[in-house]
Amino acid sequence: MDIWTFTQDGYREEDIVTNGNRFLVGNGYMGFRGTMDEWGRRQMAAVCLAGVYDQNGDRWREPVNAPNGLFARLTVNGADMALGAEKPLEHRQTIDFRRGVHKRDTLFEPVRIQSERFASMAEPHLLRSRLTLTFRQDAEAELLCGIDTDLWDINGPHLFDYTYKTSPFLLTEARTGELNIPVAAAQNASADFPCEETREAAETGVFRRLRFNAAAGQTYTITLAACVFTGLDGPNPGERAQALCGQTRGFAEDLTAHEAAWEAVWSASAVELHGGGGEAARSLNASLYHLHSIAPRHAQSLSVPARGLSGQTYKGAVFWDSEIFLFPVFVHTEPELAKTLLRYRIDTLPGALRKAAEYGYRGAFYPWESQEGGAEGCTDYNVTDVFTHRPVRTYFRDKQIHISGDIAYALWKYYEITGDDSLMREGGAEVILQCARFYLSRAHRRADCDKTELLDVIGPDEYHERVNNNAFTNQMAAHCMSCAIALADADTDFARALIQKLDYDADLALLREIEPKLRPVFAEGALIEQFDGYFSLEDASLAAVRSRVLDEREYWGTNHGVAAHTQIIKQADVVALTALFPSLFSDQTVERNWRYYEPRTEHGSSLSACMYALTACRFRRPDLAWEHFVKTASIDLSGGGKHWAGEIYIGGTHPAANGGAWMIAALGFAGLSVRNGEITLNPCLPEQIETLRFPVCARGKRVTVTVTRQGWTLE
Ligand code: IFM
Repeated sequence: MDIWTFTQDGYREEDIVTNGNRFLVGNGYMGFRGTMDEWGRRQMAAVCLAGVYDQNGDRWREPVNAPNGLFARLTVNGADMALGAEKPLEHRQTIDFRRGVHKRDTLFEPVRIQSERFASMAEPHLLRSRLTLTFRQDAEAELLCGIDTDLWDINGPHLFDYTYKTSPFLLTEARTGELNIPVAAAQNASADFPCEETREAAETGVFRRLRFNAAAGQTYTITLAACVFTGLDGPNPGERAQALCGQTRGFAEDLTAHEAAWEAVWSASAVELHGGGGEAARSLNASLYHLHSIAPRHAQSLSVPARGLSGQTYKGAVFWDSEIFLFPVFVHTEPELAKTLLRYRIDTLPGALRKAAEYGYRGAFYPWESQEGGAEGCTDYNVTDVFTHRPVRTYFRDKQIHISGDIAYALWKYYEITGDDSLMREGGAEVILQCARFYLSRAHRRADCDKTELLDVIGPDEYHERVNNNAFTNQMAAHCMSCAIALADADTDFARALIQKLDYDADLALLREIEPKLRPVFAEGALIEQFDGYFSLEDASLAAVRSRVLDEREYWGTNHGVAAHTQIIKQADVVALTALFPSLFSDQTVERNWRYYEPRTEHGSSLSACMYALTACRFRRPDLAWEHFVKTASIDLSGGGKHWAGEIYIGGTHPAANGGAWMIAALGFAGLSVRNGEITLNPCLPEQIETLRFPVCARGKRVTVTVTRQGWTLE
């Protein structure tokens, strides 16, 4: 089995959406969905841009898709050779994970269309494709290729005031509706055969028409270069897009540079997994491919949306997924990327301060769904009921307060793992102090006893809203407070200056008093109650709750959801707590809680299974971890994960699960732990795995970890 490629044979209309995700190519700046060259809005073809957002009227704010400069549609003797319009004799779609190249190969009666496409890993603004047309009969052929501006949007349109130019390269320029951000796409084409070329600006874009007489048995090759810039990249994006078009080398040279850049990524991060029949290794490669295709290597301060660059799902927003599920991969393999993710939180602190103030709190309450500048993308009505078609009041925005602690947790981890305090100095310490301040102002001091509580919250399990003392949230908040105290106690120059700048002395005194009263006490071997009253809820089985579902799209949470009044949970919650704070729990406590919560977990979120796999390794049951590993790692190949929350489409790629797959392999199966640059391993290999080998970056040096059944080595 080729563990570096995934191929699908045959064409089925119902696979269009999933294949758009599965066969995506991306480079962190943009993602190009895995659609056909000739497809457009109806088939959800899209060039998804990172970090550019727009709101159309009062619809949901979401990221902006750029015009598609790789559009190419062939007609032969006047007949449209578009997949879907014309029935293919053969069709095959392939993604090469190692090289980041998408291929299609479609045989129609008169012609075979083959194409290769990549989003350059070497040049973030560049998309490339090469079309090879092999004719089976003499024919009059016409290729319409250019920049398609009839864009797929969920809550668009987002681009207005288009202007088109047809020379020297094709160019479209437009502006976003809300913030007037210019978005430009230019296209260059080169054909290896004589043809008659005309250029035209139409309502749906700017195109060139290549007409030629094709001969049976002959092959005709056209290469396209599409260059995208926006106003966020600097002034004159149109000129820059044209200039880059002018500088592009031949397709082969651009491909070589792209492949070399991917090789550099793999040398820092590839995980070799031997065993499991190849399927597991391929799934892991697919996961890491999807993760690295959207990693913001081009930026200094940017994070990753929950559905990556596969579309506008989840409003293109950044969730806790980044800190808890993506950050671990990067901090252990490419720490600069971990910094880029965390700098995004440092730079969006003003948004978190604003959100806290909006709710009447002090400090930093980070957005549940963060967009640019820390704008909260989460609405009060985040689900639409499938029965009444009415928006449902959800409380993710107001009550999922663990997000601030999750960010502080990752900042602290960065410091612990790398021993590098630069992020703390660059604003990380301020984030931690402001998050701790937020929890201080959010906490309730009991009048009847010496306890402090966090009331009316939502923990990671989103099916139970507005609960009191969610163990995960209380622990995250207390940990954040203890980090703030530790920063102050370290008495560094920057912490002293910060305490003065933030007028933080009184907060510090209060933190010292409150933190021990908020921190949950976990008795040895005890079953941890997810929140106050959880054990009194109906203890219905997952099957029983599932049998109450009337519509496969209905949402299980909120007041009337089938899970809300039962102990069935959406995703790892207590188990996530034991995974993230291993030193607080004995193996026995981890196992006891795992065995209680696992059968009660729907795994309705792609963030769930990896926490169960990690913790199963902790109590040395890799056999239990394996199933969760396979589920996590194969999610984007199998087209798994939920596609609907009520009537809202939530499909796309799953970066958190992609990161989770790495975590299971490295932190779970290999038992990797790095502290202050020092590496230790505690392997727990499932019987399916013979060898695991992967690089780790510690103190700036790359080390290769090899784990076998016989032991482990570091080179
Ligand atoms: O962050 C997650 C959340 O935990 C569950 N719903 C989906 C979000 C985005 O992945």
